[in-house]
Amino acid sequence: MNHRVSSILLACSVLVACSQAPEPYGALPTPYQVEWQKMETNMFVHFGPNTFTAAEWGDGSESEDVFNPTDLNCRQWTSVAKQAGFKGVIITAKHHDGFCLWPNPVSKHTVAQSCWKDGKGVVLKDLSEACAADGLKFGVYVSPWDRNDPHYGTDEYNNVFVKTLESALGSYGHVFEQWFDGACGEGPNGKRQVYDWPLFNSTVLKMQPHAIIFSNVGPGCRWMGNEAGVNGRTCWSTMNTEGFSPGNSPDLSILNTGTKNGPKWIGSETDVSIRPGWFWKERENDKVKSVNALLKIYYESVGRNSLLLLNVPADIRGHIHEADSVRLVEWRAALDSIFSTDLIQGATITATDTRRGSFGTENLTDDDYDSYWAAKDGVTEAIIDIELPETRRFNRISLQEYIPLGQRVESFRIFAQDSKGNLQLVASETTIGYKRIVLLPQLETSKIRVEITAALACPVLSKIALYQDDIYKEDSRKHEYSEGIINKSSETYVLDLGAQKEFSQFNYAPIYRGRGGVVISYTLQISDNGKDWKDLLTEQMFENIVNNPVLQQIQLPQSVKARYVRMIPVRCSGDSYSVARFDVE
Ligand code: FUL
Repeated sequence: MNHRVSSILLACSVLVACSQAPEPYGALPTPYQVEWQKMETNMFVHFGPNTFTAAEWGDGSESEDVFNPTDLNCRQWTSVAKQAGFKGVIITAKHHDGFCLWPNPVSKHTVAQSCWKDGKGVVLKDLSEACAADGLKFGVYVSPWDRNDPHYGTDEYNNVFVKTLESALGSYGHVFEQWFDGACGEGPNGKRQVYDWPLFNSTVLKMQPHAIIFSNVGPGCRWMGNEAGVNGRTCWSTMNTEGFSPGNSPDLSILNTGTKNGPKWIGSETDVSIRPGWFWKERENDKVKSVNALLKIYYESVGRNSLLLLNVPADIRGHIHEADSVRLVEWRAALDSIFSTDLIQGATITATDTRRGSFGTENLTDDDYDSYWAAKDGVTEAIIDIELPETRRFNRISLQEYIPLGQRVESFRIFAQDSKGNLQLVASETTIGYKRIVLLPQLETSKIRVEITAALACPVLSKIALYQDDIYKEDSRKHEYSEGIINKSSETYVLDLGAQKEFSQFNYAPIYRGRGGVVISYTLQISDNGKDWKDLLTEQMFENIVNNPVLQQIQLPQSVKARYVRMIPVRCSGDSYSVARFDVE
């Protein structure tokens, strides 16, 4: 081959290489993980004996007859879910009390033993059929922690739990997600279980090969570290889970942000309740989160590369209560009004670097997720200039990476042209992932710039969109209550009511996401003189307070009269405990 021919061949091969799609980078999602991520919002339904006892964690001793919905209507749930724009529904098939919402052959604590429909009712079947009828995907939460099963705390329990999974996952059609709670407390014999996670995971995949398995560390998706709906502004879908298990996970802050260049793709899922608690309670009917609070959750979950699993509990009738369904529809209407008009339409978009082939900037504004703009190999910084046809008003920018090729962008900045024609920095952020919605100041401009300042490999963006949100108001309030941090070893918190008063409830709230630990279990005492104390409640537990440190409202067995009240912590989550609120009513 002479020199000229070989140069031509080389030039051709470079051209071909540059017009090819970028090589995937790092850990990649499976096609099922990509489909899962595209669902964006799903509905969680907590339902079981706790619904009827107003508890958060049943202790497993509840009679099966406690579970007795007067008018179970799963089609009402799915119709609400559909109107709210959810794509799937996940139900607590078995919560920590062990009660199964289907006739689990290896349990004596199920719907079959209850008086509900003479033991013939099967919630999982009704819900799975309702989901199919309304075009929603169906998923299950099956708690490994079981406070009823007599085998719990012995080797035998792991085999019982495998049979439980086989029965729940094998009888009610396709299951898109299996939800594993990491909680591992004591069972009825006072022992804790050593879970066989590899066995549990392989059982799920044997029964439902495409199911996304949720746990603190995946393998399908991960808990994002809090139950308040707040994802990290930095949110990698990649994780390093080496040496960890669902009950022994990396630090919560790492679950929240993921790990850059982590060897596994385990995207973030945000589970949060529309009410203070996870189960329905009459007294929380007026505490359903506002549209504003739900929009905040949306921005801090879906808008931060996470999937939102919003809990909407069913009530004692077996309905989604009107307080929740009305709010959901209002929330969806707000989302539709914000996101239905993409203000980037008609823009001229140029980039400092564009890969040859079909990877141009025109792909950034179409509705095809699979078409994308990409830079050339080796390029990890790029500027994308967006020239709008006229001055437009907007305050949100949404960016999406094409995740089948991996998560790449490490940091980016947004600039907007001011009235003098100068570009001003309006946002400086880190990761993008499947979707990143940035809350910008209110802008009125015709020119905006996206500057990718660092990426792990050439950036690949599927979409850029601009929106105007006139609904969401950022809340600058910090805490509602006066606060204190109390050293566990020092004097306890004493409430002086000033005179003898009658009360039937006490309230405790730790400092939310603030400093100090939380009280997990306590003894509540009263006194008339502040010296002689008597126990009112002894060694009681605030259920699920560590994961969900919201206001605890505890009803007393009967109303009492006293001047002084104190809470003696028995177990705390740290060396100190915080008190944002402690009072009686
Ligand atoms: C937690 C559980 O302990 C709560 O009760 C609730 O089910 C929540 C979704 O997960 O860890």
